[in-house]
Amino acid sequence: MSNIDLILLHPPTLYDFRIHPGIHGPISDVVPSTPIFEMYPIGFASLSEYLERHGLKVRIINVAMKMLKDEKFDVERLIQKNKPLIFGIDLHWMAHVQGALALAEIIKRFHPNTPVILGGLSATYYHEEILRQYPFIDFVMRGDSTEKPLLQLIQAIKAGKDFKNIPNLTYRDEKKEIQVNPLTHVPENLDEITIDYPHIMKKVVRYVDPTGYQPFIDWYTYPVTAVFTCRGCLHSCKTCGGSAQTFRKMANRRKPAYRNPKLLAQDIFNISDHLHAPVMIIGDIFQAGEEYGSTFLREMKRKPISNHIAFEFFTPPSRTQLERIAESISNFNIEISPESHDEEVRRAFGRPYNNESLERMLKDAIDFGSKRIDLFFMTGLPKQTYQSVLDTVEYCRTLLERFRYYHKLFPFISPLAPFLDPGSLVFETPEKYGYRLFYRTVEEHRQALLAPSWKYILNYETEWMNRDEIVYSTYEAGKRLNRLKAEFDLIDPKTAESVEIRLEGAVRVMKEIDRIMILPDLREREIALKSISSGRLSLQHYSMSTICEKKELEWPTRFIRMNFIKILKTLLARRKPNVFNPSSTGTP
Ligand code: B12
Ligand code: SF4
Repeated sequence: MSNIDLILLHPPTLYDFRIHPGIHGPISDVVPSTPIFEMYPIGFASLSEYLERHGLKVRIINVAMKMLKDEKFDVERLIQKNKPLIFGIDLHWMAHVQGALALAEIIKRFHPNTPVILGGLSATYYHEEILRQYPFIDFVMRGDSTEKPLLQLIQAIKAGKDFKNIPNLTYRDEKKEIQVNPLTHVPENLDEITIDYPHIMKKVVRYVDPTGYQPFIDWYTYPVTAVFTCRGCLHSCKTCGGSAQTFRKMANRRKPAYRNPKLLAQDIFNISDHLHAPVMIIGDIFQAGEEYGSTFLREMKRKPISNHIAFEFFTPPSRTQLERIAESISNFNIEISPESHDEEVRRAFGRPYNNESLERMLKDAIDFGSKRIDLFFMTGLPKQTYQSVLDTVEYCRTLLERFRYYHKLFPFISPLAPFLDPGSLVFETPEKYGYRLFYRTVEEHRQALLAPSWKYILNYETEWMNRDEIVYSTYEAGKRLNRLKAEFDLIDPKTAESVEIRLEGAVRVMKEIDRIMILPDLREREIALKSISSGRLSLQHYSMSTICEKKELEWPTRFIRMNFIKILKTLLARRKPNVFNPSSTGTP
């Protein structure tokens, strides 16, 4: 029997994407992952650190990554030979539902007596349905913060105790009845947990498994990292499954839990000691109030670092706030998501600012030396028409013209896909917001992922755009934006040309799939789909970088991206975790 207590597995969206033909589309073009969404929830890192700090042995295996890197990788063999006390699988993003359930089934086939736990936001939303429908899942751990209840569950399993008093847990009792324990573990701050990259480095060495811990496909050449300001959000954007209203209902969270700003700064220093790559701060630093942002920036000023630090803003920050950032951090970048150029669409989505304040912020950020600004727009929004999507690209042109001298303003556009977030306001009452939902249950989403193109995977359409319009306006806007970036020298002509060739290929194949999907004879359909997927280029080829090139997302890094001497020292040292905790003294 292995002495590992918990193995956390991250599934691909679709098991097995290597043999199942499909165009998953540009759904991941503006995140670091491929459409298989190989990035595991960052919470895997805090779970691993917390459980190990409390005496358990945890291993993370990114199954999606292993399958992506090696097309012959044998998942069944991996699962068969590993025998931990418990397996955990994330169903955080609904897009992983097919892959997560497939892994759970394989686990039960080889290890019928090993408990399988699901966790993450989507598992939280569907906890009862999951236990009702799928006998190969034993537990769902609910909520946005499961470190402590998971520890309690593992300890109870080890000691053969019952599960009655474990918060946030949904399980089947001895009579096979589903028990839903109260969701009462909702910490008010994030000071007892940590996303500790050196901890992950140590595990990579312990298990000799760099791929199993790798967050996304290009990570070793572009080791970007993230730190978290909070869990939860103050805003309630209509389609967001992480909004204030959704978290209240689903995760019993009344207000966001913030990480102490001093701990946050220390998280960044810890990364900067080891990696010379960009660090993304997740969550607007001014969300918790002026004082939070100021304390964090004061702390950052104490230790100059050269890493590029990327700030995400929910609303445009003021000139003074930007000035303070510039005084504290030499290389800072900005990300903001206006979603649409059309203020009415933006308001309907839930973002309460106008173009004037957005443009004022762009000017201020440029004045204060922001090294780069990324603007994210989306298709599939409330009140957004096909024409409105194309007008967004025209708006980008006016911005690029106005800030032509800057040369570091990057607009992106991507679809709200593959799924409308479960639990979001729009998902709960689609008609109220002009949406029509195609899939609601877990099983419907699971089956949808087997569809041959992302048009049929998409779980919604709107009063203003049907699925066709959402899909083809995305490609058209992607094409126009790609040309615009070439025109303004944001990308070189070769990159622009290769994106356009891939994009046109994707549209051609998507239309061919549309033609096949209306064939009345199912068998004929199957044969036709097989024949296009066995062509010279696999269908996966048409899912990657079709609206922009992945490299466009990359912020600058130093040529040598890792401090190998420091990493080696860390691997040999015993370190204190960067937490405030009665039982362990934190660093600050
Ligand atoms: C940061 C973020 C990202 C980062 C990812 C960081 C990361 N690796 O986790 C980036 C920008 C890359 C990203 C990408 C995507 N995201 Co996102 N993201 C967020 C955001 C803003 C914060 C997430 C967060 O706070 N996490 C913290 C907590 C909640 O999660 P956690 O610490 O990772 O995990 C804890 C629990 O979830 C749980 N848990 C998780 N897994 C497991 C497994 C087990 C066994 C157990 C017991 C517990 C457990 O325990 C953990 C520790 O306490 C949320 C919005 C929000 N306000 O929540 C959206 C959100 C989570 N993302 C969402 C989506 C849709 C996506 C994309 C699919 C979008 C797209 N089409 O590209 C991709 C998927 C990328 C991939 N997997 O490759 C939706 C999810 C809706 C849903 N239920 O499906 C959200 C809710 C809102 C949104 N639309 O953006 N995202
Ligand atoms: S999309 Fe809106 S509600 Fe969701 S995390 Fe971002 S700001 Fe908050």
